[in-house]
Amino acid sequence: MTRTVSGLRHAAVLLAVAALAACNRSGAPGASPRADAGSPGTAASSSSAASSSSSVQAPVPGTKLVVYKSPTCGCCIKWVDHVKAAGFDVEVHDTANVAPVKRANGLPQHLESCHTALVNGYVIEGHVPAEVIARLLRERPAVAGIAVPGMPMGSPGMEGPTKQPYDVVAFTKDGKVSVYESR
Ligand SMILES: [Cu+2]
Repeated sequence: MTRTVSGLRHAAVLLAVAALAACNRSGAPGASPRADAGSPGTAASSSSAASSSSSVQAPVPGTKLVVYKSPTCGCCIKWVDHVKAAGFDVEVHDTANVAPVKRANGLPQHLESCHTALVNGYVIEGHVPAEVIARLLRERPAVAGIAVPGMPMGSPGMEGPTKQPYDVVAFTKDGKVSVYESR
């Protein structure tokens, strides 16, 4: 089932972008590293037939997830802890400017968050729950990646007193965006 991102969500995203600026504050743009994605096929990711779409399931052990983040981003570190706890083999690259990594990997600008990760050829943008990444790797849909735009309160790494509903959206290379899972 597909549904376009509503105006309401956009408002939430705009609010989150303000928070994002604070989280992402860093020095002058420095080197712009090219992201070289984990090559598809490192870990065969299909296994047991997926029962329900949102069942919590661990990733294939040792699945490598490469994260690009600003060294000053606190919520990024908390998200890294979240995906590590879920069983991903996480490699972190600190960079003063994550934007070139986002561009190089085809992330639509309006879906931006703080950190960007690469796993088995997919782009993971922002505070995506680990179990949704695991679902992506089981189902292997024909998309470029998934994103949680902005930084919604209550998403992994953004824990706080409130939890706002948010969508994990999927995007294709040619910029089609659809809701992958609502949280
Ligand atoms: Cu963040």
